[in-house]
Amino acid sequence: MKKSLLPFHLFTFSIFHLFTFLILPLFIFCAAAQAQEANYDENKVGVYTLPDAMTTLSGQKVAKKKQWEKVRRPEILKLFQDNEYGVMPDAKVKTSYRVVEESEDAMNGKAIRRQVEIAFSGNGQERKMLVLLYMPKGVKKCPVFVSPNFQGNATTTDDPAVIESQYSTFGRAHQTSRWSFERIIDSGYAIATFHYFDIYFDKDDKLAETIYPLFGINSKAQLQENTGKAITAWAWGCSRVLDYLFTLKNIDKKRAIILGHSRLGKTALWCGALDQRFAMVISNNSGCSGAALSRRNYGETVPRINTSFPWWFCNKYQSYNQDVSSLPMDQHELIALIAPRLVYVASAQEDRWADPRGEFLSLQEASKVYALYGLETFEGCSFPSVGEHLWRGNCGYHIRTGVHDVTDYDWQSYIEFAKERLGE
Ligand code: GTR
Repeated sequence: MKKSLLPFHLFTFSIFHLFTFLILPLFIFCAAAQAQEANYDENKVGVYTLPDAMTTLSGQKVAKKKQWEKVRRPEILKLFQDNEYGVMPDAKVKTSYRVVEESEDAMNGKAIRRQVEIAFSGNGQERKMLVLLYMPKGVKKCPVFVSPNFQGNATTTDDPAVIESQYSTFGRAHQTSRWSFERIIDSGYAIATFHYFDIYFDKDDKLAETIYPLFGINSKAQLQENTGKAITAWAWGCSRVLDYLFTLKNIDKKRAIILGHSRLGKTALWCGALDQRFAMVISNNSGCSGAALSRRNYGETVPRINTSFPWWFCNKYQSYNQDVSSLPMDQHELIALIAPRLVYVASAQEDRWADPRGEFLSLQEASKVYALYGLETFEGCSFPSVGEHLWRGNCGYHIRTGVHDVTDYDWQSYIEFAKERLGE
């Protein structure tokens, strides 16, 4: 009996055809479908109507700053608490500070380095956060940046004395490019940073290991619709760092600045809205659910972020996935909560996922509230060109070249803006 084997050249031929005409097109189709999920076409952004930051829920036009502060601002704050970021659980935790390491001789003698453990206890549990603080020497009252880091304190610098953060999985000096420590110190500013994992793991299903058990919350089942999750917790952590900093007599209480990048940029805006001790708030490439308008269909969207990162926002936020236009507020109103304090929003040209134009439009809209304080707004300004600084009154914006990142250019811009507006 003859074996009916496929001749070798026919066999290779058919494999080749299978790949070329079936597998490859299928692969290209899937990749294209995935890329299509995000819109990057300005013509397809769609028409949207923003909620008016200057009209109260009862329909009154806000014309005076008193009305803004007493009525409209609290209304907006509550809308964000109830629908997007949530609230911190209401319970007292005990706090204590311990200086773990200190040197008067950091950065070749220019700076004081202090590493402080902040311990929290409640409900029979304890959590610790480790703060790395650099302060310029010889400055009697220095302004201070509070800025959480992504990878652990020891990744921010090549200073060998910096202690690794407890949950860091990255090597020393792994992300120094994001931290212009020398520039900050040379400018007479202090900087405090901590690993955001110390407060809340940036993962789902880790609730029991975050700070929440201190507040009696150990599982997702205990979360209310408006209980805050990661972003609210990180913001809470930033405020606890500020509590500590304000115990130091060489820190200027009138010039505290919060800065965050990306998800931590969302955190910085939210923290700045909640904690009015921050005199300046910086959103570096914060994008969707940060500075960018939610109603613009460009780059990352609310349904997309809620699907990828359900542990960032309160549960209620999910209910807007089908219809973002039903959100009772939009992100320009988050920025407006910072008024009349300084706010700076920065974008990056290649960071289309974060919707740079949406970030600018949001700040422009928010700047209207600054007019109540007699401050200049972005009225009539068009989207600036790349590399241009658009600074009006207490609002600053730039879009730089490059990708989603924090660069020395960004730091330089923030420091210059702060020096001009908060004083040397
Ligand atoms: C992305 C996320 C963005 C942004 C970013 C980051 O994956 O979609 O919203 O927050 O992460 O934090 O780097």
